[in-house]
Amino acid sequence: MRGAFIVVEGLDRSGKTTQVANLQAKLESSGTPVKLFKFPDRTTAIGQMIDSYLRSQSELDDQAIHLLFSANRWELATSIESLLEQGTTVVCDRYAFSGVAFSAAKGLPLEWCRAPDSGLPAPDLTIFFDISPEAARARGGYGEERYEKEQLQRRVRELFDVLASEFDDERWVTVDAGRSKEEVAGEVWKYAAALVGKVSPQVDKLWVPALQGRIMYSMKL
Ligand code: DGP
Repeated sequence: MRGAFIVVEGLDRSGKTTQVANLQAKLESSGTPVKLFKFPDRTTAIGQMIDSYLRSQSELDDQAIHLLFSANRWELATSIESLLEQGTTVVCDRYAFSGVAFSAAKGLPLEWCRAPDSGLPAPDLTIFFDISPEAARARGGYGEERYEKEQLQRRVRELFDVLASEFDDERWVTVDAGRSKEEVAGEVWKYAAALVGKVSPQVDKLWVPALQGRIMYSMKL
């Protein structure tokens, strides 16, 4: 049985990183082999360019940084797919949905933003951590990085809603991330436990265009 591919998405300061670590630990202790990925992965050569941009140490055109974020996912796509095929569950802190939502929030056309990520391994489930930008700010404030501004986060949240509306409830669930850590962890575990061991054998492709020119999501090739 192949591993499940679970993506956790959300605004900055929605608690993703804590919950993803918690989910990893729970899966491990239930005997499920699991590997955690985090995008952007700042350890690769491409990731270092992204890191420098996010910390405002370098400037890049919006289009150029968008393609670097996408390339950062593509450089790990084969590893993700191999792990899934070998039976390892992959949990991913952010993925292509952040890619589209953050760049489109800056004003790039949504379909242009989607194109470079189409064909990536499709998550079996995306868990979206929903929190209002005001509540996120109240958690200790946004940091110093480039996108950590309330107005931009508000637009990002709207764009995540657009992306969510393209999936059914089996592929995308929204969790109220404004609650306690324990409540959020309980809900995340409920979704993860229901999925692991029950995924279809083939890993789908994300956002692959169908022949009619209509965008089909997670269509099998
Ligand atoms: P994080 O390391 O999770 O705090 O993410 C760093 C910041 O980069 C965060 O503000 C969200 C943003 N981000 C993450 N992925 C992408 C992406 O693919 N494209 C763009 N434009 N921004 C992204």
